[in-house]
Amino acid sequence: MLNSLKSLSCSVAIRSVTLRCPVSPLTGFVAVTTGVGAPGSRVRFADINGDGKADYLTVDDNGSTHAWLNNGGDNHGGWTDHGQIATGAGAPGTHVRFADINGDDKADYLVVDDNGAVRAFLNNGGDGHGGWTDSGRIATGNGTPGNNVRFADINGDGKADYLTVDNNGSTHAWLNNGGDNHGGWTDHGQIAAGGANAGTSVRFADINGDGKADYLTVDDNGAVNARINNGGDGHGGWTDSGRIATGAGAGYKVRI
Ligand SMILES: [Ca+2]
Ligand SMILES: [Ca+2]
Ligand SMILES: [Ca+2]
Repeated sequence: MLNSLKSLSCSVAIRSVTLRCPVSPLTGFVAVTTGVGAPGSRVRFADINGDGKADYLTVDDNGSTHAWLNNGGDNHGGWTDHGQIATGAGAPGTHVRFADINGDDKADYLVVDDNGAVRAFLNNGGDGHGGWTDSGRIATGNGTPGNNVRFADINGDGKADYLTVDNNGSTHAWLNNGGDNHGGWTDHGQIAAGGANAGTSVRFADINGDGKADYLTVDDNGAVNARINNGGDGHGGWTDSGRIATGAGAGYKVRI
């Protein structure tokens, strides 16, 4: 739990420190520094090189992605500029997600269409470092809008599962057996009932380090509440951990 809380606060601290960094001429950073626009929305965290530490990514409007590898973060080993790791796949950056689909610990490049269909490019190291393997369409979607689709490892087998989160926060999971044409998906049913929190406040991340993603809600003030994953509804339920972070800024800016 301690390590998990550390990593949670770390990702918040990383972001705030990065705002002060004069890492020009990258437009994402410059605009954040000057406070113009909302380029913070382009920032993602995902483990690109499979060392267990989430790396700092910026995704441009055209889906091209730049990575800074996490050596511990500012004042703790810093970051290594890894350059552009992906040129994009013809989809807008808002459709791009990063999640480990094939269970090799490296986050893969996903494009989620408006209808929830997903294309995957498996991470062999990224541009200049081994490239990507086009895995084609790995999920057809079920009609749930792409904005409501999330990826997180619910059952702890190392592969990110396909989740849909309704507007009230209720969540349905399809377990990843390899994806379309590679083992398919298993409908796991509704794994979490909705509640007082809007679906847009729901996040999934492994808070207690057992390999299973937990159900988090981020309040408008950035405070984070957790339900620990014991298997989810019908499979062991959840343990309410209450508030695990008091927050350090607006909730919509929080990345977990
Ligand atoms: Ca890493
Ligand atoms: Ca992977
Ligand atoms: Ca899984």
